[in-house]
Amino acid sequence: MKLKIAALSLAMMIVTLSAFGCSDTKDTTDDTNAVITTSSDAGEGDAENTEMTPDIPDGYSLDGYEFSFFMAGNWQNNEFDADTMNGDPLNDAQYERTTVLEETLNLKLNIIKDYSATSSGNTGIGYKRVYTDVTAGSAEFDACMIGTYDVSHLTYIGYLTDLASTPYIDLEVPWWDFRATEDLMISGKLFYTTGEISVLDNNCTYCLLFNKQVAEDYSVPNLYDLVKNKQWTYDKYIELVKSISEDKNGDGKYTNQDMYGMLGWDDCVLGFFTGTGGRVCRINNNGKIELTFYSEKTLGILDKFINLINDKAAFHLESTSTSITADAQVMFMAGQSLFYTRYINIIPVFRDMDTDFGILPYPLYEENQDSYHSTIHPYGCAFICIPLVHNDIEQISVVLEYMAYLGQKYVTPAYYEKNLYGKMIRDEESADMLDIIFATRVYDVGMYYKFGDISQIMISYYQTMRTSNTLASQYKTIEKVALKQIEEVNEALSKAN
Ligand SMILES: [Ca+2]
Ligand SMILES: [Ca+2]
Repeated sequence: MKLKIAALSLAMMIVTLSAFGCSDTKDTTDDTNAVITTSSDAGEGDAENTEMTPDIPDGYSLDGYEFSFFMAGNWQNNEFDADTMNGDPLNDAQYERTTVLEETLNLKLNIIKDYSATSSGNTGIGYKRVYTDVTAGSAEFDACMIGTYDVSHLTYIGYLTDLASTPYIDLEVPWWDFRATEDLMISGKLFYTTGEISVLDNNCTYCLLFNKQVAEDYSVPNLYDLVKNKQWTYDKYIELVKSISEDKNGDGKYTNQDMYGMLGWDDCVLGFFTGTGGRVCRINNNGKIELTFYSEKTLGILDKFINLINDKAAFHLESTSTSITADAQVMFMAGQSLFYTRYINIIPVFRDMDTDFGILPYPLYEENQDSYHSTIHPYGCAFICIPLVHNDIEQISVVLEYMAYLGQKYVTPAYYEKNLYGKMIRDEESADMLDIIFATRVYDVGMYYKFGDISQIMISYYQTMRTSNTLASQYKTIEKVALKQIEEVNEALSKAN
């Protein structure tokens, strides 16, 4: 076994540089600790490419090697746990993936999971264990799947391997998400990614649910047509929400007993910001992170949003509830709201709902926007990476490449066609909407690195109903902090191996 320790000293130096505010930032993104039991992928690869096979050596064998795959993050992720066939298409597809992987490459997949501390930057268990592993040079993990904030911080301190430079990970093939490559590659290097190897990113993708009975009762226009005709705009959404509010029990108050246009949990503000084309950061033409959050347009979007949440047509969950399940899910199922702002992973909850529901992407800013944009929930997601200190990189890259390919081959159809479409989604048009949602996903490094804590600031604006005037005056300070952090990450990654 060869250990790669080059660049470690640089990494050790970088870690001592000014730390981010990540550790003390409480992520208030919802209380969901959803156990992700579904597995597979959707919409990341092109169907016509399914005949492609990975370019790895014929007859490659790891000679019985135990391949250590470490998982940590905020949402418990069980997608590699299937150890027997049980008739459930997803479970069986996962099981088949592992079986084929182990038999073909002659290895034993050893999944090590630790969800004992949340991913938050440099305090999460994913961060800590990889940090310890790399610092000690023990190469305990061949590959990892680490929560967003932790994997970003590990990247910043130089503790991960550039996936683009590995011998057998081919980022051009459809089983790696090209959007992740585009959005996460900095200075030509990609230290973490996802794709068909995982379904967690799919489950973390934002969507809107709507109650079909409510839509009918309130003569709401055909929402699917609005989406298809690109008339599904932010203003249209606001107009529809504001058209529905009713003091159902006639007590003069608006509570969880009443009727609303939307149910909102705080982090949906990130979905609307991204959906309307906003990005905390983008990767510029020089491959560097650039701060792109602040603009008149952004302020306008936030203002309209706060205005909407203040309207009696919107049920502000945090102001009345501590649990998203206690109110929102019950209310949505009981037909007390047209819209519910959520992520894909909520869909199974409503599988047995009496009333029909449909799925939509978050709206456009205006009709001529290039496309819809679907946020990946930073708090819940986790990404594939390889620690800087590792065993045989050739082996590791062969295994990851093959795992991702097998994900596309076995798990994707089970997740997408049999699970989501076959069991959870009740109409063909919602399936079309899911295609749009998965095809327009966005990975915003600005949120992942928590630069200037901007995403949390957006969430706080929702929670406290501040106006953009406050943000405008506060921005100078935020900008200064964010720019400094961005400069540090750009600098660190331009030097990284
Ligand atoms: Ca995926
Ligand atoms: Ca009432």
